[in-house]
Amino acid sequence: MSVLAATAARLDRAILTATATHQMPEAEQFDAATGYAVQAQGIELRKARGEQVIGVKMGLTSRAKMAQVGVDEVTWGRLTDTMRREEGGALDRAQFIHPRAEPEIAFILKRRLTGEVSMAEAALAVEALAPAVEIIDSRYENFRFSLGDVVADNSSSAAFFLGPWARPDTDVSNLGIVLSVDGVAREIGSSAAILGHPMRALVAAARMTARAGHVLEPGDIVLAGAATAAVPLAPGMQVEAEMQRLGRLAFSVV
Ligand code: 0L1
Ligand code: MG
Repeated sequence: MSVLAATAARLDRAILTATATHQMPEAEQFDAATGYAVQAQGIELRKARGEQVIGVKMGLTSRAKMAQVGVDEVTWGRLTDTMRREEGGALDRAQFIHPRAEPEIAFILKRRLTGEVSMAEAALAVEALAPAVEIIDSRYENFRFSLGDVVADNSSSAAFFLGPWARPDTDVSNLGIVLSVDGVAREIGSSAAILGHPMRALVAAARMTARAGHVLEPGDIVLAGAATAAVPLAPGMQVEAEMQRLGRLAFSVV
């Protein structure tokens, strides 16, 4: 088995067993392109178990996120149907290694979007927008990784919640965002922190996924990335994300 296939299988096992695994040794670190090749192999393992890819997540699209993990490049990963959780429902902590929650904006597409596109073209491809929370759960020990490691690990994506869909022409350039735990605000930010405008994350998604031969199709969900740092989750927490104009979504951790 190649190193790439072995790493994809090791990361997949970490997901299935909710057990952390080691980072690539320094001398063997992947570059980003190799990380994406490992990510693609890991997704094939999930598809072989019946999972379907339903979109992509953009990662590290804000300074707050980059500073939290010490990696300063935008990344992307795939979302599968089993990662989606019911808004208002429960997240089972035991299914994860060291999960964290971060508030995001989600797009659902009505048109194919791929390659170099303008902000206007991206906006025309959007069917609706929603507040979202991504659950990230690095499969690496101590939530530590290089750029190649995190890309190979599907950009830490583990699960996500979506709130109510809003009109595609809703102005999301500078919306207040609050992530609360048990009614207390833990992270406060603005959607402007997402690459200056969340629509830029959609432009980046079209460009970056195309480089890997992945095409964004009608019906795909795109998570734009977090505006704030992520909050570690523990059983008993009631988590709520509230976004100006877009509304709120909540879930409990059990
Ligand atoms: O969605 C994100 O911004 C996460 C990307 C990977 C880094 C991390 O695990 O925080
Ligand atoms: Mg995220």
